[in-house]
Amino acid sequence: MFKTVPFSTYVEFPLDEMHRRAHEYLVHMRRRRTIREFSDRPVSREIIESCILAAGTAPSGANLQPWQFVAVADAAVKHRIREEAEVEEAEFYTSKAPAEWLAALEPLGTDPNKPFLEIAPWLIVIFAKSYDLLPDGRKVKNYYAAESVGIATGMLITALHTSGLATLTHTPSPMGFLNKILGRPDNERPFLVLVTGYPAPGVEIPERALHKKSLTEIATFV
Ligand code: IYR
Repeated sequence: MFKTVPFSTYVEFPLDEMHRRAHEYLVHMRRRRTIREFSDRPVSREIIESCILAAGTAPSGANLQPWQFVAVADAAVKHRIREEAEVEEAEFYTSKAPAEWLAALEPLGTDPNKPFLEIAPWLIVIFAKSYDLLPDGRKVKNYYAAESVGIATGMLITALHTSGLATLTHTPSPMGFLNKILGRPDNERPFLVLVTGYPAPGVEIPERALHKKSLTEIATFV
């Protein structure tokens, strides 16, 4: 059944304010950086909950919301995730990654050691669901799950940044061990691990990360 309600949350701004808001948002987003060293300072669960709820407002195929966020603060679980991720990463850096890929990563200074997986107060493991299971066991297919979860993840990163936290998008590969450690069912595929918390004091970022493509490089107006 197709029922509608008024779009009562829409706010129109005067033109000058619209320009100001667009510019201020750009300045705000340009301050975001991926970091790889986190402080162990705790971050309250309420903040993480609000950010996950913000991510959950993302558009999704047929509004089926094909995501599951597992927020991990438990030290023992983070330890297991670190151990298993480092096994995968060691293989990636020593044998699996082609030379071209390693060359692309060189300016970022990444390596197989992932202490941040234990030090950061929160790991948010994001799963994509290609289908949902109804209580009676029937399968409901989700549409555009990867696109939908990608959008939600971007909104989660933005919410965390806006709250004053830093993030790292981490993708150990393969990530199947996350289902096992976190007890997630087969219809959930790990999408990425979002590490979040305060930056470690004095943290530095790769100079390469400062380069963002210009508008003419990333956009075409027709
Ligand atoms: N998953 C590895 C390798 C890695 C890959 C890309 I693409 C990056 O932008 C960064 C790292 C790691 O986490 O080290």
